[in-house]
Amino acid sequence: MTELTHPLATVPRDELVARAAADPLRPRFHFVSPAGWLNDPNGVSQWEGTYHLFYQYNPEGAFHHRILWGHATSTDLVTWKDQPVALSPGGPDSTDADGCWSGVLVNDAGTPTIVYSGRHGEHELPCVAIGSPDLLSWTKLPENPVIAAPPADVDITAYRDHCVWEEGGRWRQLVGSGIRGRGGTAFLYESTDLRTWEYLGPLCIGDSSRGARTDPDWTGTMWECVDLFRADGGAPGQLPDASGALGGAPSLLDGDSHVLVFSAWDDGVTHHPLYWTGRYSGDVFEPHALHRLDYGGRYFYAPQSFQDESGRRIMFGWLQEGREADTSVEAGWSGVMSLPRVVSPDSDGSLFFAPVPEIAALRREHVSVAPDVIAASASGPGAVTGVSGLQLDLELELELDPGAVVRLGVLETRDADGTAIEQTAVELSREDASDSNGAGSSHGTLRLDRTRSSLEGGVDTDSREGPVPMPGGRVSLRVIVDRSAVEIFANGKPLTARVYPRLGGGGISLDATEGTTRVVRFDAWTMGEIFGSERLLFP
Ligand code: DQQ
Repeated sequence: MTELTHPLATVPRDELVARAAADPLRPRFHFVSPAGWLNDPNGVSQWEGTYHLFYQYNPEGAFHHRILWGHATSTDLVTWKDQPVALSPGGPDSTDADGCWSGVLVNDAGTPTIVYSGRHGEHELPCVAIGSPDLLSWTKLPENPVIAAPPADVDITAYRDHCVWEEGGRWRQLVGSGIRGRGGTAFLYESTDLRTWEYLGPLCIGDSSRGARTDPDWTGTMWECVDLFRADGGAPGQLPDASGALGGAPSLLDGDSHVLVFSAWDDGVTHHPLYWTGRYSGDVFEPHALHRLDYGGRYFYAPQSFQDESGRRIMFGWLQEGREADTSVEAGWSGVMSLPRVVSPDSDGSLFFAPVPEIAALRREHVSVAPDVIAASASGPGAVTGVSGLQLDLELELELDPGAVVRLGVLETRDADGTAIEQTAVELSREDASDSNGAGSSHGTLRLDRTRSSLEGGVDTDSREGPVPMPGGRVSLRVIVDRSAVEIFANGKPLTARVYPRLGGGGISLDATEGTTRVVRFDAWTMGEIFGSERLLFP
């Protein structure tokens, strides 16, 4: 038996992998760490064709403590190969003695370079590590930290996490922070060599007095994991194409629009990811509109994105747990990485999100449900036959009448009478109002009802919801179920959450609870698994 070094480490290290693998609630086609704890995506990138996913990792157990950088690579964004741990905390006097916290990977004229937050005691400071050409071994700079202290004369709430890009032959960096009494912020720096940094000022400052702490778009007292990119997917320093236009659908976002993503944090509480659309120019970001990034809130936290070699902006996020911390510790694992998402401009001036199309490679058995019209008065239990499973990819094209409400149930177990005793319900509703032409409303709501998702005690079963554009009542709905991980996309608006059904049922149902809905298309696939053989805690 291995020695236990932390009071929370109740599971011996050599049992963690087997415990984690035995948990039926553990996702099978989302990336998870070999065992132990996983949180933020870090250093997401594509390097000479290969995708790299680093992540916040504690192999000691399923709790957040003395974080390392785990590492996995992929050639297809679907299957992942575990690689050796990239960064580990240094000796007791080093800047990262207590953890290698979040950061990014950049290409410094051919040299892979990580910029991350070294934690010492209760504080973090920017550090740099240089990679071997294969990105598998990393050497920390002796001059770490590369920024000795947060800006002087600013009363900050916290200071960590990085966004780094090249602009006009120099490097620029944002470090997430917050100004006490004002709000979250990102401090802007400039450098010629990634080692010596000049402070330029705050890029943009939030207002934490606006709204209530419980609001789903409250901007927090600190911004974690800031991520700045062009709305067309490019890096902030890139020029738009000559026309200044965005590719694809016409959008309120133009060729000069930028996006500033952050995760709203307050005094140890991870609230939710948000983004501003606006304009980055000179040394400031002028925010135009604030948006919720994922209606699941904390279940898609600390997202980080990169532009791949084909020009797509691809984002990963951390799907936190929603069950009691002790349960995760005993299960031997905690934390799921989202499927990679393509981020593109939407016609309403916000962003459109979709899982990368590569995920379709995991589809196995296919069932196509016949088109139908379902009405509230006529609907029975709504069980959909021929489709079931704990790992599913569902695609529906729906047309809701004004005022209609439709519910798709997944992960269902029903009793002998056909009553669902466990069910996770994805609900879409269209507003009843008509516009001046008499056409029905083009607004609606996506809601995840988790009230019956688990018979287990101590599980978060709160509902989540957010607005969805519904032109003509039409909704393209994608629901991806991977045991305890659920990712939903309704007309490009995501809602991610965790659910913990105890009975293991994989039933599906579709019901009209108000009005009439046309089911134009309903395709369902079971999904494969991405980890075949036993994994190593330290690959
Ligand atoms: N997690 C990291 C921090 C970051 C936070 C530490 C966000 O760098 O601010 O594991 O989840």
